Amino acid sequence: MSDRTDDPDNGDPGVATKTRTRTQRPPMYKVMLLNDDFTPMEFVVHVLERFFGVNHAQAFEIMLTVHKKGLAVVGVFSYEIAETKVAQVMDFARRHQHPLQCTLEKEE
Ligand code: TYC
Repeated sequence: MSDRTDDPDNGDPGVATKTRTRTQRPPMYKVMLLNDDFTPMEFVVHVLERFFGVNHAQAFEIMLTVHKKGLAVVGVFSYEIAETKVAQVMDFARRHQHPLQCTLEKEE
């Protein structure tokens, strides 16, 4: 009598297992603006309006948060978009000779 060694189940009723592969959501990245002592407040407000699509009042509020707390999250994006925002802000600040810093951090 065969022990059915080539049968993947080997004749053993075993336990039915099914591995559920869940599709992971792509990680999101926080884009943060950092405070410094030199970049003019109006310039930061302009950056927020221009690159983050917020209105003037919201931009002013975010700028003040950064000024008082040292940094603030200005948006959460996919990696590609976050990287682009950071590059745009850094390039714009550099072209205007302001030391404004913008960074990204993976969201947990
Ligand atoms: N601290 C700056 C000033 O007093 C203003 C400022 C705000 C700079 C936010 C950077 O991300 C920043 N002129």
